[in-house]
Amino acid sequence: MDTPKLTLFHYDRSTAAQRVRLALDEKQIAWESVIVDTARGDVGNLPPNYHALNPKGLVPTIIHDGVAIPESLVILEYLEDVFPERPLRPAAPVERARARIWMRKIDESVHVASRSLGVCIVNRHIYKEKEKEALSEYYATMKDGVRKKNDQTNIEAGLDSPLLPGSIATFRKLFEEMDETLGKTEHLAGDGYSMADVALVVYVRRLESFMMAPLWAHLGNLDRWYRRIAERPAYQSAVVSWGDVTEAKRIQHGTEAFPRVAELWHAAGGAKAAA
Ligand SMILES: N[C@@H](CCC(=O)N[C@@H](CS)C(=O)NCC(=O)O)C(=O)O
Repeated sequence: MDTPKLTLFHYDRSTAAQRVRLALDEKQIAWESVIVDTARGDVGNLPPNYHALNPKGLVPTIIHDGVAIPESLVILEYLEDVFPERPLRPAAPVERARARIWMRKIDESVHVASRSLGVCIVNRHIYKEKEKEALSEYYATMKDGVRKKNDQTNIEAGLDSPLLPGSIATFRKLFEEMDETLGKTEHLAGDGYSMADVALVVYVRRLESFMMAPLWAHLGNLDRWYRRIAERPAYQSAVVSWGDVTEAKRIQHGTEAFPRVAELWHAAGGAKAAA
């Protein structure tokens, strides 16, 4: 029997797409690529029927066996169910539970915090270069009301956004918790590499792309874990080799933002973090 082919709608630097590509490549599942890159406000890059596949109009989406599945964390679970070979879901129930607890943080707070950081530091500069009409069309197409409202606040206020301190506190708390766990086990759910590592490693790369790495240089367990994963062939093929068309802007605006980001990171030490 022929294995039905799997198509992935994605773009290079999307963290949600990176984790799905990483799972696919770790599990050695063949897939076909369709690029849907709206993240610079180019709504014209959205295929006409895309919202039928992904109600939020975001990436990633997979199509497998004729069915569209959105949401990166749902896709990771689906891949385990359909392709159990080379498992990324831990076998032991307690490690499975731990993996899911790590992954829940993404939908509870981490992904929204990452979007806020991205817009405050880089995307607002990219959006300012766009025609007003194109940008209004982009926001008219955006189905997620919270995302739209947060973007508007973050574009307007930039590094003074009221959402920035909480977003930075979320990452500080996350990275400190990861470091503590990684001092006890090799990986997040236990000693084995799992879907929790696949799901979260992309945010270390994302914050590094904003030139923020000096902030967690002292978190040695986190740093060693990140370097070990970065050496994996699947990480190279699924994350590194796809690159990032906005890399130069991330370096430029991340460097400019660093003093403010560092100030908020250090202030978050005393405050109760948002995640
Ligand atoms: N919860 C969703 C989040 C998806 C998401 O935020 N996708 C972003 C990239 S990481 C996107 O499609 N951005 C397009 C845009 O900003 O226009 C998932 O995990 O799949």
